[in-house]
Amino acid sequence: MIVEVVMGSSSDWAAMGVADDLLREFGIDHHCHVLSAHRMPDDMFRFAETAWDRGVRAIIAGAGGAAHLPGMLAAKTTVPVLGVPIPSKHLQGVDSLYSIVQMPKGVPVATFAIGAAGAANAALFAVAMLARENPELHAKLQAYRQAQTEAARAMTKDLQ
Ligand code: RP5
Repeated sequence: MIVEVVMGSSSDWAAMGVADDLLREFGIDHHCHVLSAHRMPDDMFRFAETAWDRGVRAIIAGAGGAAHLPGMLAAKTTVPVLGVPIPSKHLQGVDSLYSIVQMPKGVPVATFAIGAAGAANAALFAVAMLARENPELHAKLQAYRQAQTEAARAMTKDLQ
């Protein structure tokens, strides 16, 4: 898989499924699975330790609450980790956001918005990372952006 999409629980899928949809739309070879940092620590380490040699180019990791999955993955691999904070029951994902974004200097995790918007942008960011070496993918990304521009221009007529 060129992109791995992992999440701490199946309850994260409501947000993370959006990343899956977008990667599918762009034809990116990817795989989605549950990989919990605190419930499957050995699996998580194995996954991270082998990621580079398996040719993985980006890991999109969603987690909620004390969201240590993205940071722990980043600690065990030099493959770029894109972290998605999942909305949590009591703190609405602000806890997840702070947990992921506040990585101490030296081991970065690229951190996106809370929830589905973050999952979408993480997928689009992975596409952009891959597009430099893939002109066809780059053309698709440009077309995707252009469609948004046209949709925004058309919004004026809906006012009032
Ligand atoms: C985290 O705990 C997961 O990423 C999820 O967001 C949160 C709650 O998990 P469940 O109790 O729904 O399985 O590890």
